[in-house]
Amino acid sequence: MHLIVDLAVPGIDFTSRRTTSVAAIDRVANVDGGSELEFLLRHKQVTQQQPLSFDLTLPGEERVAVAGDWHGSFSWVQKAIPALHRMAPEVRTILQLGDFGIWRERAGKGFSNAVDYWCRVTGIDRVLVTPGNHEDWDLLDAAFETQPGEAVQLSKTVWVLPRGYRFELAGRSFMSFGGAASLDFAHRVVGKSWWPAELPTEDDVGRAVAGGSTEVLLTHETVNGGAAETEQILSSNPFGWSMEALAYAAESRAHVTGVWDAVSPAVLAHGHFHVKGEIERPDGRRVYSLGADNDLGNLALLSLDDLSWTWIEFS
Ligand SMILES: [Mn+2]
Repeated sequence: MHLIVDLAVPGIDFTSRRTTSVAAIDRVANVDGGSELEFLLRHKQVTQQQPLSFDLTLPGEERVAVAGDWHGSFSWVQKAIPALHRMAPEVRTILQLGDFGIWRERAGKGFSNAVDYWCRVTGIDRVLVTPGNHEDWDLLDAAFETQPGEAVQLSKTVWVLPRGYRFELAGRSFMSFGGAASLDFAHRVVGKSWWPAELPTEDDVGRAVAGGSTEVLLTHETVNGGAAETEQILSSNPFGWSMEALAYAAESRAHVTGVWDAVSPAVLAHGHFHVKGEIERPDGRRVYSLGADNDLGNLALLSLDDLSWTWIEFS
């Protein structure tokens, strides 16, 4: 499978960096002629306050779609993308929350081409994927290494976001933090159907939170303290997972929960548990758990104006 890097997509600039340049920081820090130590501290502080962020704003775009797991389902996207278009014909961006179906075999490539087709006929410009656990992480990591910190283009409309990727839409700040634990890893084959790189590491968490808060966090993994529907699954272990599998998943969830707490987003949207749910925490943070293909709650709309959330249901 070839990864196409076409940065000349009209209206989408995945390369424009909004970080303050070092020269600009030097000018700011030297204005009041502080000591060398003050200069160094301020330099460091300013640098940390200006994380790399990409402005992906499309002019006039007021709301975007959010989608849960798709698992490479051709039949689902041929229903879901047209349904989304019927209910929100102006939508041009889908934020997809992983288990997209990035697989090395022919079917995987065919799937992103199918998504391209349905996006083209519905006027959708881009699908920004926060990868899940059921993706080929060997392929993804190789692609991310060729352009560290940047989105990787899989096909005409499909882009995959590296862990900790920050971007802006209409002045709203977003962070993508993909990956999750495959609870059934013991039944999978390393490098063929399971990739240990699916699991967010402590280093990933450290890098992601260093940039400070964000308004919207996109993950595949769920968090501790999320919607009642995911908490119920966590407390009852309905599929009878082994202690080893539960511990593996708990580590992943703890890392993602750590990011959620540290960047304190108004909105967290995640997939993975294949269940529709939502909760507003006492501190005002909202969490939305999206259903998978063929489930309720696979699609929603997020307003960039006030970050309000609207579920899309269709039959
Ligand atoms: Mn899934």
